[in-house]
Amino acid sequence: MKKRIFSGVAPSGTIHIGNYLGALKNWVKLQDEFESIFCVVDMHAITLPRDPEELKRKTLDVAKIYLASGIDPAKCSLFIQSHVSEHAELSWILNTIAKTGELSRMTQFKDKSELATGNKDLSESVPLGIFNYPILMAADILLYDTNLVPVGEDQLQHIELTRILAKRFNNKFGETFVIPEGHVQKEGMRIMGLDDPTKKMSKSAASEYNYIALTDDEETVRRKIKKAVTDSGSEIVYRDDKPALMNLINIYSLLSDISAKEIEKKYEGKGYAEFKSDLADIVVEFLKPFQKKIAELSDEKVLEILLEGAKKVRPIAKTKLDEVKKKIGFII
Ligand code: ATP
Ligand code: LTN
Repeated sequence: MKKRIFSGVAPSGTIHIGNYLGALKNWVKLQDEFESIFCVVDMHAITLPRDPEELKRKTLDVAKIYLASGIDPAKCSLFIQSHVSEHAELSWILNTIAKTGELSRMTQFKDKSELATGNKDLSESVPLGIFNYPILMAADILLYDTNLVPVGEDQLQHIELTRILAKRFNNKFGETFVIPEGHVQKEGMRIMGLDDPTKKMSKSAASEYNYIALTDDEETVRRKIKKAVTDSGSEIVYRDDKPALMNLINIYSLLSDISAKEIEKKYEGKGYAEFKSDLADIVVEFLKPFQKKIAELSDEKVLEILLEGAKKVRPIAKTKLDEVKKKIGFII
């Protein structure tokens, strides 16, 4: 029997090349080898305030991006998280075995609290949803006896927590959950912000100059790359003390399949302007077919695929949830 993978992206912002290189590209590769379940995690998206109309739009847009990336609904199940209510139910149950201490140590929680409150004071105004966000993520993963969770590096801490919760539940109530493993592909695991190479590229970044969205048009891509921060000096070198350049070379390399070493050689004696202009060409060329595919997908077609996906996975989720309910003493 094939092993199973599960992953998701929240419809919470503009999907960027970091999401693609860190996660989606890997999903596409893995879908042939594994039984694959991919989710648009709308319940995670509402952990910070969202405009309802925009959430609807983005939910379909994220699914379109999955499809345009090469996720094939004939090989995988693709669905919207809130369409399978077992996620919310299992999340509640897992809440009762998790500890507030382990949740408050999550880096993403600390970052998002800062984003929500505008400062580092984790005070009364931090939404509770971003605190127990990792519990809902654990429920997503554990409902499907997931073996492998392909994500970017930033999500490994959440997967570690998922493993802890699964083991804790199994110890208390008997073998129930498969213990999942994170799967990070080395290349692309952490694409940094174009405006700040010390922080990862993020869809909820304050400035659009942080990321290149998969839906950015040519003019926008060129403007953003031109404005991307660079390090002091003028040589094109791939070195730890030049984090901004390293990031741009990584993007160049991943989208062109030219190694960092070869890129260094190619730009010997040349400056940032030429390098950046070529990088912009590469990004624009990469985005073209991608955006063409997105434009060809209608909302109706995508929703049909998502509803079909939910129909396929719901029985798996229900069987696991019933098992959990029985074990903890609910009458079903
Ligand atoms: P947000 O800022 O709203 O949290 P995000 O940009 O961090 O969004 P997520 O929805 O958290 O994106 O991530 C979706 C997937 O993309 C995850 O697997 C995550 O690990 C991966 N990912 C996100 N940002 C990057 C990045 N900069 N580099 C590589 N992978 C990334
Ligand atoms: N928290 C993840 C999105 C996510 C996810 C999941 C990823 C929600 N549920 C289950 C893998 C498996 C993120 O990328 N921010």
